[in-house]
Formats: sequence, structure tokens, C-alpha cells
Amino acid sequence: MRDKVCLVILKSYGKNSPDPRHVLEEMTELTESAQGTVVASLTANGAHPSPSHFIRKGKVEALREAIAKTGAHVLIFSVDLTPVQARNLETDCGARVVDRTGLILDIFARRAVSSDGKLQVELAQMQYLLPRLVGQGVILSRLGGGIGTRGPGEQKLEVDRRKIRKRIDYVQRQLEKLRTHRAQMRQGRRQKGLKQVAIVGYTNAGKSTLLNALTGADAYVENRLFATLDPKTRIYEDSPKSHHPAQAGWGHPCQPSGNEMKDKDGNGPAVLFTDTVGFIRDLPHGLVKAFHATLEEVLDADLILIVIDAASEHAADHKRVVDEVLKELGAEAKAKILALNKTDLLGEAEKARIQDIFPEAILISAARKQGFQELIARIRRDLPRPL
Ligand SMILES: Nc1nc2c(ncn2[C@@H]2O[C@H](COP(=O)(O)OP(=O)(O)OP(=O)(O)O)[C@@H](O)[C@H]2O)c(=O)[nH]1
Ligand SMILES: [Mg+2]
Repeated sequence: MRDKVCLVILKSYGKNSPDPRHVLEEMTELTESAQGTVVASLTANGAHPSPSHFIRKGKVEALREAIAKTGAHVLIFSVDLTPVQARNLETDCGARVVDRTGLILDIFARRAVSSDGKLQVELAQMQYLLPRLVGQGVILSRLGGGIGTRGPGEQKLEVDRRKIRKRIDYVQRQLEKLRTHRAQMRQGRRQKGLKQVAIVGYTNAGKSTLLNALTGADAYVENRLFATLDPKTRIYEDSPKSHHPAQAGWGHPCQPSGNEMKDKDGNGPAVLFTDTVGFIRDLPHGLVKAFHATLEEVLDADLILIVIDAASEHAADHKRVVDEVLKELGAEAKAKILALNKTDLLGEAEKARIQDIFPEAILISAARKQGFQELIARIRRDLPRPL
């Protein structure tokens, strides 16, 4: 059964504060990704949060009314709440309260497929939950199952503090092993002389579609936020040895571009592409930390390919968020290329307008395999050392 959700959108007034309509749109998409249905939404001033409820008394009353009217049983806030605020709101509104981090963790818990992915989500969930445990129970489970109560792979979340602490130690050790293993894999690839390009971007920009189109991979693609959690690395070759149907229509090898070496068939060197977890505004810090093992793929890449959904009216905003997250990861000094995707959805005038905003960007359509020759040529040109 889908959870009936009332969204609470907090307006902020800083220089780079997002438009509340955009926040509402994104929170609705996130809620749908967590299998919830938005039945009501309320906007409140987020500038001076109260320590007890975040929102003012009058808004709490308005929330109670909205719940009574619509039958919503989950409240989702567009910001993060302290454990005390969440608890008070639950008590006063009689609905489960989930904040932004809780919602994103819930989506991640549903999406985690590989054992690595599950471990990373579990760690982030446990670290989030620990300060929220009240007495013997957990606030989130008091009002029944649903959004915010799921562990990775549909397991029930552990609610015993002592067990959680032990489990955190264990998971951290496992993740350390995973990091070492990944580092060894990258080292191996490097020894083979292969260059690695990390595909990064806002969630739903088309990163997995691009990986699939370039390499014939079968990465999971879906029109919803956070379809991908696990990084996937695949090889791109101008003339793949084994022809894959996904590469049909790919076209001719790229033209030489100065420093690149060609083999006897005129093919440039193979390049590795890694698809990564999507970014989002205010990506919870705990999550960035928990995903360190996989995000290291970005730090270690020879070049970063930023993919932006050019058909989104928030493209410029998304680009800014991606830059911020890359900076937070310590990757701002890396060589980067910007690809504006989904240009098949744009008319000529719109294409010209967005190219004006991002003059250095390459226009592509991952779905239609357009702009790939230029993209590959630019990648080979900009890879730090001559291949
Ligand atoms: N029209 C059009 N749609 C595209 C294009 N590229 C991707 N899409 C669609 O955009 C949606 C998201 O694509 P994904 O490849 O899953 O996006 P992603 O960046 O990997 O998303 P996350 O893994 O959620 O971060 C899917 O519905 C794709 O079919 C494109 O070039 N044109
Ligand atoms: Mg993806």
C-alpha cells in the first residue's frame, strides 16, 4: 500500500536558496520514488526554526487540519529535523514524521542491490537512527510501517542501540575492505594503461543511459530519482570486438585530434566509463560519507564527465549543485567536460540558448546516441596525459 503523504516545504531566503516551487516538485518526485502519494502540501517559513517543532504553532495546527481532511499518515519535511523536533511533531500531529535525509535514505534502502550498496545504505541509516532512538523503541516505527522504516533489502531496521553500535563497527570494517578492493581494481586498470572517465551529474540526468549507449552496458535506467546506487565501469572502444546491439548506429571512429594514438584500423585508445550515484541539492553529509568507497571512483578518475539534463528548466541550478558536491568531495581540480543531455527534447532556439549559458558544453542525446563523436573526441583530447 502506498503511504499517503503531506509535504511540508520550508522556504529559505539565502542568495542561492531554491525556488519553493522547485523544492515542491523535487520533494514530490522523491516521495514517489519512495512509493508515497502526495495528498497535500503546505509551505512554511524556514528562516527561524523553533527548537521544539521547527515550524510555528499555527502551522502545526494547519498540519493537523490537513491530516484530518486528507487522511495523510506521513508528514515529509523538505529540510532535516532534530530528533526532538521530529518527536514533538509526531506526537502533536499523530502522523509519522520523515525529514529530507530520512526520505532519501528510504529511497536508497529500496534501491540498494549489491551487497556493497546495501552495506553503505545500512551504515548511513544506522548513523541516522542512533540519535533518534527513544527508550526501547524508535520513533519512526511507532506509527506503523512505510516510508522511513525500511532497512536495505526490505529488512526491518534494528532498534536496539547496543546491537546497532556493534553492527556499525562491523559494517565499517567491511566497507574498509571494500575500499581496499576497489583501489586494487583501479590500480589493475591503470597498469593496463586504461584511462577512466567518471560520469557524474544530478539524479535523473541520463548518466546510466549514456553509459549504456556508449559501452553496451545494461545499467538500470528509470525515470525516477536515484535509480543508480552502485557504480558500474565498462569499456568503450571505437570498434568493439564483439558487436553489441546497443551500439548499433554508433557511427564512425573519431577523427584524430593531435595527441591521440590510433591503431592500424584507425581506432583510438579504449576508455573506461564509470556510472555513479546521482547528486542532489543538500545531499545528506552522512550519505556522502557512507558512500565514500564508491565516490572514490570519482576522485580517482582521470577525467570527470558532468551530465546535465538540458531539458530541465533547472539545468543551471543542477550544474551549480554538481559543482558544489564535486568540491565537497575534493574533486574540483580534476579535468572536467560538460555534456548537456536530452537535447532531442529541445528545439533549435532552445539548444542555442543553453549553449549560450554553457559555451564549453557538448550537446548530446544519450537516448538517440547523438553528439557522441564530438564527446569522445573531446574526452580523448582532455584526458590529462596523451594516450
Ligand atoms: N528524451 C531523452 N530522455 C533521456 C535521455 N537520456 C536519458 N533519458 C531518460 O531520462 C531518465 C533517466 O535516465 P537515467 O539514465 O536512469 O538517469 P541517471 O542519471 O542514471 O539517473 P539516476 O541513476 O537516478 O541518478 C530515463 O527515463 C531515460 O530514458 C535523452 O537523451 N533523451
Ligand atoms: Mg543511473
